[in-house]
Amino acid sequence: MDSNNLGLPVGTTLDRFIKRKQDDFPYATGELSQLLRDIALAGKIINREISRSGLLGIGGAFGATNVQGEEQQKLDVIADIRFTRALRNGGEVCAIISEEEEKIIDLGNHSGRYVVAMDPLDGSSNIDVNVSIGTIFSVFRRISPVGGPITEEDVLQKGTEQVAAGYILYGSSTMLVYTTGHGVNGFTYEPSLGEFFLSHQNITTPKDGKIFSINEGSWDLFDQPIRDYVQECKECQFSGRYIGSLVADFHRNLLKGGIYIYPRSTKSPKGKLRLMYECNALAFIVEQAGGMATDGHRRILEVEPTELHQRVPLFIGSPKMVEKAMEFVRNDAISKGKKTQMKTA
Ligand code: P6P
Repeated sequence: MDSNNLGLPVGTTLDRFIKRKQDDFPYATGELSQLLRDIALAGKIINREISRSGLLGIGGAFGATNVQGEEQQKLDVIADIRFTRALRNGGEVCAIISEEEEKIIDLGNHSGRYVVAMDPLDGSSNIDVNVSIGTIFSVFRRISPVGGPITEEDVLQKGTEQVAAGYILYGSSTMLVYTTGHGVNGFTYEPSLGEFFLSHQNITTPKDGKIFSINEGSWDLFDQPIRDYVQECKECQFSGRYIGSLVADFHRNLLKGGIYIYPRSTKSPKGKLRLMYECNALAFIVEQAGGMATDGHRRILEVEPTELHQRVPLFIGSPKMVEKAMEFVRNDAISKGKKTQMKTA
């Protein structure tokens, strides 16, 4: 670099990075690369709409609820339409499952070799108050024969079967972070050029951390081991950080170290977050970055899906913190087991 900083390199674009990585796979046919480009394109469009939602009158509630019974925001619906259209037009994806759609969406691309599970806009209740929100996506190879009808087996696959996963964080800057199973890389969007540029290469998460993310407003609904673990975090003077947008909380903890917990509770006996289009993707990413993701007992990626919108508890982040939280859950189960034995003895 010369002393006047003239001619600074602009860096590696997402397209060039994907092409370079594709060249690393001799049998890659470019279809997955094209799929990732399609997702990035939809992300650019959504980014533009989010950043101007207050001006375009597309903030606020849509006036309907989704299959989860959650009030849809206008941008939830817009994001669902944008991603579905981009993936349909790209041709590589034959089917989608989405937080915003009750059933499997058959895109009509029966020659498509991939299926996508997505949360088009997670944390959308934060849109109107200008808090970061995100898109989460998982990519699987279809199981049914190419050219034939889509089956539920195509979309209900374990997290270990993902071929790619990522998120787009619409925050102070807009970032796309993804993995294809060979590490995690982050790209920052430059709106003036309309390009994502490589900004966070080979992301690895700290093995331990001092940040815990959980909604303490649900304290009375938590099981005792969760309360005990949170209490220990406080006694260690860890920082509580929870902004109600999973992607934003996850991304901060990924880079700085920390744990995000959405546990089961008396109100949400299976937790709130969805396996197929929230937890699996982030679990794949965090494991690729050296972190850990469980439901409190086992790897998220090993959870066998039984329904499209299945919920699971989520403990995700720095491995030492996740292991510690699981130790509290395990010890509680052991002590309960011993008490039961004593009662029946
Ligand atoms: P609660 C947003 O609805 C979301 O799915 C995540 O983005 C977020 O972390 C969580 O739910 C917030 O849920 O129950 O704490 O408001």
